[in-house]
Amino acid sequence: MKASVATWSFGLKAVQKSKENLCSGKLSLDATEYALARVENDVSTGVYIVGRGGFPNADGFLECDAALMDGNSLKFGAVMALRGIATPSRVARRVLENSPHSILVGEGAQQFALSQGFTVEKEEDLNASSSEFVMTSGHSDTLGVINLDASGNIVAGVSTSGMPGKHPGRVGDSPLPGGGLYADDRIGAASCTGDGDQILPFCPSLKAVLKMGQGMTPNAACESVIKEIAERIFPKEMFEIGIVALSVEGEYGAAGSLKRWRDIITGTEYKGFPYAVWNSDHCIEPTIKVVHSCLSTEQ
Ligand code: SD4
Repeated sequence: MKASVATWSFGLKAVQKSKENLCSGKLSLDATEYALARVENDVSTGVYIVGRGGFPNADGFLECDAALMDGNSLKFGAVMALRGIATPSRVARRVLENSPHSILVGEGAQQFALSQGFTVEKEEDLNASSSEFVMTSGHSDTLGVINLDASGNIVAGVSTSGMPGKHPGRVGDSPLPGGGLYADDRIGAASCTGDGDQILPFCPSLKAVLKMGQGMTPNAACESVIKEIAERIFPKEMFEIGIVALSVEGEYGAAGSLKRWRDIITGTEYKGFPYAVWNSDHCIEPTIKVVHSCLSTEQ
């Protein structure tokens, strides 16, 4: 059994790339890094998304956050507020494998990237500041990818430029273990997207995985995490969050808090949270699925 899941409709490219690599025998860690990097540095998908072409911060600099978590070793590698690098997920992979640390930020992350042979590029070649694009609710950019390979190893990875116009140095939920991603070969993995400042205290990816561990399906686990958040806060304070999950049995699921979500590249508005999936046993070609809001109140 091999399977792949990604956040957002633009995650389809990542799932297609993952399918290609998993089917040619690549392991989850490679497949996840390659899928993220493909979207980060692809001119057709990279513009206005993650990595090259991401959104600049308040000072006009692109600052990327990316992370990978290996569900077998439980090793974690992340870079945060990294400037000058088109493919931050590739640096996160190096942190996971070649550094004694798990998280590197800012200048230190860039220094590490240089030591690993990455090239620091000019700002104008990297960020989307010339775009007239305006970020709105349900209109977001974080790519989360989960891959399961034939050996049963599950890996989660995330890449984002965070919130457009953010304060320099700001980091959201995306590159945090348990926040934007979590993976455990004994259960499965999850990844989320949305308003990171609000998401992060809820550790939704960890919770979704733990709930699957208690026997919930990925769909039920994702829904339950969002419903618990909604119950804990005032309804009018509910924020944008979408979660995808994959079990080590290859079962996938997702949930979202909003009624409408817009694809950042095509402008397509979905009546629910769009995500991309592929599963070798069901022989499903990589497809975009849409899950209706799991909350009854109008979002
Ligand atoms: C963040 N969670 O940095 C990210 C933003 C995001 O789709 O998911 N955008 O807050």
